[in-house]
Amino acid sequence: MSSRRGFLRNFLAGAGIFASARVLSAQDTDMSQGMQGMPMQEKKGSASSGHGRVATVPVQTADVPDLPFRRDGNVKEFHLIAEPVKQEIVPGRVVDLWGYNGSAPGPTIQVTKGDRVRIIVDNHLPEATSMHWHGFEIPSDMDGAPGSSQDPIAPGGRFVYEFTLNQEGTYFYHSHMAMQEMMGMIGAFIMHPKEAHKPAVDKDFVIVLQEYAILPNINVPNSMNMEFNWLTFNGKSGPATTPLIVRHGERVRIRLINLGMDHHPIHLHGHQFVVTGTEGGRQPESTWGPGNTVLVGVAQSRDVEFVANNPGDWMLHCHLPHHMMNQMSSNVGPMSRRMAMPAGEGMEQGMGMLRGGSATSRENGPSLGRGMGVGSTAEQAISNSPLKAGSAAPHQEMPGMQMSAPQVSKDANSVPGFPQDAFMEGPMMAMDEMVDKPENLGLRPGWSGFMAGMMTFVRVLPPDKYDEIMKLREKLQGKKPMSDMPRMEHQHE
Ligand SMILES: [Cu+2]
Repeated sequence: MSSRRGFLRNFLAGAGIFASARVLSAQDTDMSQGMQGMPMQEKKGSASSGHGRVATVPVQTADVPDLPFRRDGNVKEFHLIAEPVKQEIVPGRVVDLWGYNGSAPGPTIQVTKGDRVRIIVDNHLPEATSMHWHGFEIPSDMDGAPGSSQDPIAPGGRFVYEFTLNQEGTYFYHSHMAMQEMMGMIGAFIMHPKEAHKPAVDKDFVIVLQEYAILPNINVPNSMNMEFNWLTFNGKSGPATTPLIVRHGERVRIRLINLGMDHHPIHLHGHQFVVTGTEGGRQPESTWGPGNTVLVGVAQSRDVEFVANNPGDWMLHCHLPHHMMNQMSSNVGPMSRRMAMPAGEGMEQGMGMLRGGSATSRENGPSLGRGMGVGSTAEQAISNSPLKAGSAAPHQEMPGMQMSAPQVSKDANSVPGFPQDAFMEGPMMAMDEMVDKPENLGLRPGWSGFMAGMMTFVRVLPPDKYDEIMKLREKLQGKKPMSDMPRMEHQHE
C-alpha cells in the first residue's frame, strides 16, 4: 500500500486534487441548520430495510462543490457567478473553461420540493450570457430564454430569479447560449422530495457528463468543433475522476446529467440497475426493468438505482470507445512513431473526397476519410505507421508517470492493424501516485493506466475498508465525510 504515502505527499504539496472552488460544501452552510439536533445516523445495512417515513440523503457530486444558500425569511437565496474557470481535468492538463463560482460544471444546488428559491446570477464573462432552468415549471419570465423571456445578462450585469419549486428529481441549470454550453456552463439542480422515495437509497451520487475539443497545443476548448478529445465526469477525466465509495449491501442512486454534442451509454460493471428517473422526474415503478447500460441523451438526465450486493472495484463508464480516451487525436507523434503519411488536411480529404492523386498515394493514403478536426491537421502529420525501434519504453522522461513498457510482441509491426492510431492504454500510461487520494486507496497497482475519459469506479467495499477510506478522507478534508451526513430534515412551509 505505497499509495498512502504518495497520497499524503501529494496532498501536502497542494496537488490540487481537492481544490474545490470558492464555495463551501453543503455541510458548512445553512443546510446544516436543518440538521441540528439530529443524531448522526448509525447506518448498518440498507435504509430500505427500514419502514415508515424516511428522509432523503443529500447528493454527493464528486469533485464539484455544493452551492451554499442564505436564508431570507422563507426564501433560500443562492448566488451564482458565471465566470472563466481554470480547471485541471487530469494532472498537468489545466484548461480554460467557462463555468460558475470557480467550477465547471458549476456547483450543485440542492433544494426540497415546495421550496421558494431566489438565485442571484452575476455575469463575470466578457460577453452576454443567459441562465436557463432546464425542465423547471416556473413562470415564463423566469425561464432564462435569451431574447424571448428576458434580455441576455450583459457582461458585468445581474439578473435575479425567484420561484417556488413543486417538482422533484434530477434537474440542471445551464447557459442558453449554445457556444457557452460547450465551454462548460452547466450545473446540477437537485430537487429532493419531502420524504425519500421507496425503496430509500443510502447513497445518492450526481455525475455531470461533458465533452471538450481542446487541441494539444492550446488550453481553450474549440466550441465549434464536432469531435471531442476530452470527456469528463464532473469536470475530470479518468484516472483523475473520484470513485464512488459505497458499503457492501447499500442501495445506491446515481444521477447522470448530459450536456454536450453526444449521447453517452453509461455502463456499470458487476450489477444490474433500474432507471428510476429522467429529466422529468421520478418514473413509476411499473416502468423499471433491469439493465446495466443507460443511454443518457443530450439535455437528458437519468437516475439509476441498484443494490451494491457484489463486492469489488467496478468500472462505471461511457461505453463509446472514443469516450474512454484522453487527449484523443491521431497524433501520437514522433515520440513513438516513424514519419508516415499526413492525416487529413482539410474537409475534403477528411470526408474522403478525392480531387487529385489516388487513394493510396503518399499525398492521400491513410488520411482519406479520417475525419476532421483534432485528428486531421497537417502540422501533426502522423497516423498509422510502425512503431520506432526501441519505442517500447521511450517515455521515461515524462515526470510522474510510471511508464513501464507496454506489452508488445516481437513481430507486432508485421501484423495488419498494429499499431493502432492511438495506442494509449496500458502500463505506460499509469500514474497511480499522481492521482492518489483516499477514494483510490487499495486499488490494484497500475489501475490508472486503464482509466481515461468518462471512466470511474463504483467501489463496493466491506465495512472495514469503507471506514478506512472515510476516516482518511475526513482527516484530510477536515470535516465530516459527505457520505456519513445525516438525512436531510425538511422545512415544511
Ligand atoms: Cu460517451
